[in-house]
Amino acid sequence: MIYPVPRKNNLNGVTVCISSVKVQGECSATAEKILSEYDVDITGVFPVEINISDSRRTTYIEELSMLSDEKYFITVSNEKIVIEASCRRGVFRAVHTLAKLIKKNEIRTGTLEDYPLFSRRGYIEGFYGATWKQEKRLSVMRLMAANGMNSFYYAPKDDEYHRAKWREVYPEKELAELKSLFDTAAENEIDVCWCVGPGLTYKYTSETDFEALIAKFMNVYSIGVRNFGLLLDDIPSDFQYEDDATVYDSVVDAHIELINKVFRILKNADSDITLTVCPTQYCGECDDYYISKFGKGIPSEIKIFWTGRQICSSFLTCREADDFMRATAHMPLYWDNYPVNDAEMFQEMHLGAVKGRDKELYRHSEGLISNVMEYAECSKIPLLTIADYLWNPVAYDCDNSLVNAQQEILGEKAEIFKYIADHLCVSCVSRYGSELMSEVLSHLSFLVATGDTQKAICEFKEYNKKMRECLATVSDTSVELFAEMQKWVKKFSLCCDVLDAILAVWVENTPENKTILSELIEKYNSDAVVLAGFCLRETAEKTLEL
Ligand code: LTM
Repeated sequence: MIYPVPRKNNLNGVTVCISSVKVQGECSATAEKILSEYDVDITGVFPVEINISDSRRTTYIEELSMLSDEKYFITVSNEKIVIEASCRRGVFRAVHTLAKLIKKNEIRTGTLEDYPLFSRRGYIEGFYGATWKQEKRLSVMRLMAANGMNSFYYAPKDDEYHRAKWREVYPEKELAELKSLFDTAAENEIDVCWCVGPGLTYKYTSETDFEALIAKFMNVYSIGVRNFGLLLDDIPSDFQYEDDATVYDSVVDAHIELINKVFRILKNADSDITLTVCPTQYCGECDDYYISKFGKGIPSEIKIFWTGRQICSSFLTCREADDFMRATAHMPLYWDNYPVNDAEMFQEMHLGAVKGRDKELYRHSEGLISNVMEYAECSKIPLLTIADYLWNPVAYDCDNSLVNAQQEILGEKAEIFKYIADHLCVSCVSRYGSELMSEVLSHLSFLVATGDTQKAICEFKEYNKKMRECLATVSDTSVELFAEMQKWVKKFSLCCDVLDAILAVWVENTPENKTILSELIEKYNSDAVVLAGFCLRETAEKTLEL
């Protein structure tokens, strides 16, 4: 099985063994580069022919009644592989799929037809906290492109030129770094949207501020960006300057005027420019005064970010999307606050698969952009599941997608990693964590209750051994993902100590062992970092009552 799961995979004939390929036709340089990244030998003889043809067959998506430049076909016969797409973007997607099929030995004769269901599929660096380093940005971007995402929104709250110093243009060095990032995005068929968040200090009645804002957009336009975002989230909900309060009836009027003025100027400068905005009310009831007036006051071409019912929504539903559409005359572009773990979530680590987003949401929204964690390597795991969901929500299976994501990121370490990952998935999308541990512990309780204490002790020892093995693995900070997780690894180490202490009491119920256990529980509970849920505490407490 490859991920994202292709829409119609009819490669179900005879197996074709391919050890090396020879690429022919259009975009062959792109194809060779991608195949080489997967270590596919491109110096061989098995022909891979690429045909670009802009036809209904290669562009039309029935389910959406829409055209797409990301659709492609891969046809395999015993003699050759043919890729068909309407442009480079479709070829890019096709070759990634082909490389994955070759690597997994899943090349069989037949035809695979594939296209995404969500139009906008991406992530936003939109969190509070240390901004990602350039190499992390590049690494996440390449991975997401390889897994079918097509959008990256640049909006780190703590990039001072994005928010605090919005009036200042980027210094040369920072601008060059952004350019190199955005060039990499273009090579990887990712559309970049650069965003600015001026609202902390913006004066709506000031022509000077307006000019500074346009100059800032033009500063980034100069490095090739054509998609812009104007973010008005997390700013005071009332005016900060007397003049603004005098001129406008309400904040929403000031926002509507600003957005329309910016859009007009940008469109006059270049008709290719697009604009996405984030309202100050970006979640909740969509028929509230601010958001409904906001939506109706700006052209339908401008995309509106919306996080759903809550800031971090457990569910995103078609019904709510339709309510938003009715109230604002825009389909929502979801700013999905998962897996982000900033602000009051800073003690949580969100490594679980995305859940709770309707399968049909692609028909009711402009797309979904996931807000990531400050921890770039860790973000890759949930992001891979989000990429799977967005490409093919109909086939999305959160458990399989998560297993694949862990394997993709950790290779052979994935199997042991699950012992810690089990605890790091409580978030807005899932209230339940520590499922594996819960299962183990309830099975042990059953064994004890039915008089098989010796078996329980053996199995408990086995589980604790695995936990320790996992601890040793994730303590290796030369692995970047593990280095990012050390705060949680420390708590995990305490968790292992508690489990060993429970076991000790089971084996030998002495006052000394019970004291050790209660002291460890005290230590475990006083550490605010979020790890195992109720089951650990309950089991330990039950043991103490022995
Ligand atoms: O969600 C939005 C639109 N804005 C901010 C984000 O920058 C922040 O990362 C998330 C999660 O704390 N919450 C917000 O309100």
